[in-house]
Amino acid sequence: MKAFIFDLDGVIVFTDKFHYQAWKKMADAMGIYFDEVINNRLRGVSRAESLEIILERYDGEPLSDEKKAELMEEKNNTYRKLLATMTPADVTDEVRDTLKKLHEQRYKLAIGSSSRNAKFILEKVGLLDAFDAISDGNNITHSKPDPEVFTKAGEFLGVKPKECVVVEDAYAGIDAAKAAGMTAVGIGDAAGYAKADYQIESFRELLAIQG
Ligand code: G16
Ligand code: MG
Repeated sequence: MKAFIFDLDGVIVFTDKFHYQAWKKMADAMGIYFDEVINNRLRGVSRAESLEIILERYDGEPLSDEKKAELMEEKNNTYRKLLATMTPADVTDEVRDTLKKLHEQRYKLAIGSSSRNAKFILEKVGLLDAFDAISDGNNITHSKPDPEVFTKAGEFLGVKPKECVVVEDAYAGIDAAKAAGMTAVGIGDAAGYAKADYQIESFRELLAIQG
């Protein structure tokens, strides 16, 4: 193994609650029912696909693409205001130390996130310099479970897929990693997913699964 590619939301940071608050504000304003169970379905899913999931509960007239774009912008503005409150304290010492140790052991490290806000988040928590490459929602046309975000991360690092380990909390992310021909590690929600090659409970366990 030569590289680790990390999903961002649910692995390095936990911005679920901010996504939830921002979508909830939009849904409430439109009279759409939205709860935390529906929010769980948005994990790792792109912004546009997330909106479609929320709109499953909308029974008004079909919305134009312009209106949908407006709703996504409104949600993103609320979300970014919440992200702006993040600080380095929002990353655990365990995550920070493990990343540092992997780097010291000469592994290349990248981010593989569906988010268009990935760089902003990394900047707020002081981790922008911790990664050699960032593949995110701005450089892909297909989101997870499509392998594109991870394939691109491997390319940015100059490392072959079979030498990359992906760390993911979403089932769609594990499927994407396997479709990319990479080793998949499930953590958090994906810790119980049988398709993951390794299932870990805690971030530091990564230090034990280098090959
Ligand atoms: C994250 C979140 C998803 C979110 C997506 C896009 O993915 O888990 O819920 O919809 O990013 O986010 P944005 O609206 O910021 O572009 P990941 O891949 O980092 O887990
Ligand atoms: Mg995730």
